[in-house]
Amino acid sequence: MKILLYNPDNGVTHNFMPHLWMFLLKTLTPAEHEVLLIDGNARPMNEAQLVRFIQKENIGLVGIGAMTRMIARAYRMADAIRAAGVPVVMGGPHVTEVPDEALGRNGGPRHADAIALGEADETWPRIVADAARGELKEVYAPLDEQGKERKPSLQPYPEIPWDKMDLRQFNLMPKVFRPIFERYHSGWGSVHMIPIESGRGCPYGCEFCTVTGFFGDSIRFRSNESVVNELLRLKSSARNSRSQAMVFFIDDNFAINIKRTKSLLRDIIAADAQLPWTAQISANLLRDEELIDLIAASGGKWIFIGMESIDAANLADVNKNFNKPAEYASVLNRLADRGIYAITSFIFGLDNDTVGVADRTLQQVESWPPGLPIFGLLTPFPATPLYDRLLKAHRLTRPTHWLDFAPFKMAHTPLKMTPTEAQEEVHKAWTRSYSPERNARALELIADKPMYHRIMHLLSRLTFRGIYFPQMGKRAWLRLVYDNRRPIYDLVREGVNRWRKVTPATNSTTVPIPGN
Ligand code: B12
Ligand code: SF4
Repeated sequence: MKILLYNPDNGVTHNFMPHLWMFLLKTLTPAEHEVLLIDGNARPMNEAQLVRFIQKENIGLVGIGAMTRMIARAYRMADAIRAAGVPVVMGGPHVTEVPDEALGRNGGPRHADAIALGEADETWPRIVADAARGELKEVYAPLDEQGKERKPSLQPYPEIPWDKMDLRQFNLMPKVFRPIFERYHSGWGSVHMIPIESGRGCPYGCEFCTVTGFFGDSIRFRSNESVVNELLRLKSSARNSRSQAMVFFIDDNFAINIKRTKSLLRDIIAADAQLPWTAQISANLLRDEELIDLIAASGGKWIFIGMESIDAANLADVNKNFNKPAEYASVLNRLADRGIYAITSFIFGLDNDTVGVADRTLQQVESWPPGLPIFGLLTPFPATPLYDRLLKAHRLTRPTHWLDFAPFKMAHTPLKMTPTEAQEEVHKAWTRSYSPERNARALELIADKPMYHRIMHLLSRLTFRGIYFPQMGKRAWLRLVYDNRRPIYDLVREGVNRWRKVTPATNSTTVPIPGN
């Protein structure tokens, strides 16, 4: 049987990073079946185009995975595929949280023949076998013999053959710059961010988060050896193909068990398996100096920190008072001292937020080492404690907001401001944080750092801006380059001067010419 795994596009990014679930399930598919992958972000298709592809390839089963924000698009695609007579199985966080919706058991239309609840590592081979026999069941749940939920242990963990996957569509180097980098054989014409999980689960239970409910509060880790081997394989394949590989450890809290994280980082260093990496770590776990030293030595470059708010009352409201705003600055300075910068994530529209929250937050952000701040609105995802609290209090204005998805639009009313005011605060925060003036200032603040760091910092700033201000075309990128010409010009000038210094003889007539 030929199987297609499909991830709908998010309408924001083209090709940021492959979605791990597709590559993992492909690896877990019994060898007698062929699996094709389409990520709608990298390869956009409308319903008709996707159906034509499925018919042309003679696909016998389509698997669709989606987060809540992409679910409406996923349903539209699933409807078109089922209308063409091909069975659809859906999985991922949203269908796990609202299973009746996909199956049409809540009074709405049915979108899927079958759904996979929770982690599907062990159920997927069963789904494939049932589909091949034409005996798909409606619901697949990861249960043990006693009918109790069973979480995959992650030991052993499958070897994802990244080197054999076609990753061209996920090249992060903007198309407009590729010819320059390819021409000068720099190895930067092709840049990939690869998702790796080293563990699953987070016990913290923040009120708005789906992770504790989905993966459970029991944390499971892969063996250090299995993670190190995956890094070594990636490193050698990047070397062979003269491309750049970076890693995103997608664990929800990469240092949740500090002792284990330190031991993994030590093993990465000992095996010389370092690649530039990014991970999510909560601020309270970044107090440990030795951990930060190991992060730096093992290739850590960016740490995503869910700061959420600079207001302790807000943090207590959403069960995240392990975050201490008073220590944010020291955490970020500790990282910056080692050349590591932070993606700091903030949520506006929390119950203690009032008009002016953007200014107050930015005043703090601008006093810290430069990083990549991102701003969102508090979103009640289904099956979270937050959703239940707001539902009970009759505060949800769009209780099925995902069926009518609109980016940066609230689905409930905060207590001390209107949804429109909260949305304006988010707009203000993005506009000021990624203005050409702020970008130039950020580069000035790290003027003493190596040039490579500054180039990466600027590129990251220009890219991150796109989360709020979509910039998908060539024109948008050229405009952005023009607006930010000052720091770009400074970096190019510095680069040319250095190049001239290290290759002084090339312009001289005294250079010995081979053969003379
Ligand atoms: C990596 C990641 C991202 C990446 C996504 C890009 C990428 N290419 O991966 C980035 C950093 C960009 C991102 C952004 C966002 N993310 Co995110 N992200 C994650 C994260 C940390 C890891 C995802 C992952 O790979 N997990 C590991 C794999 C193995 O698990 P999985 O995807 O769940 O897949 C398993 C099962 O679900 C199932 N499965 C999944 N799909 C399918 C399909 C089929 C057919 C089958 C059978 C089974 C199946 O099988 C898999 C193996 O067991 C998750 C949290 C988490 N731990 O999962 C949040 C998570 C998915 N993100 C979340 C959110 C909310 C967001 C944002 C909206 C945040 C924001 N406010 O801006 C944005 C939206 C981005 C966008 N515009 O699309 C939520 C989604 C909640 C929900 N119900 O939708 C999560 C769960 C985190 C949370 N705090 O609750 N995210
Ligand atoms: S620490 Fe992060 S992953 Fe864990 S529950 Fe809180 S928001 Fe979710």
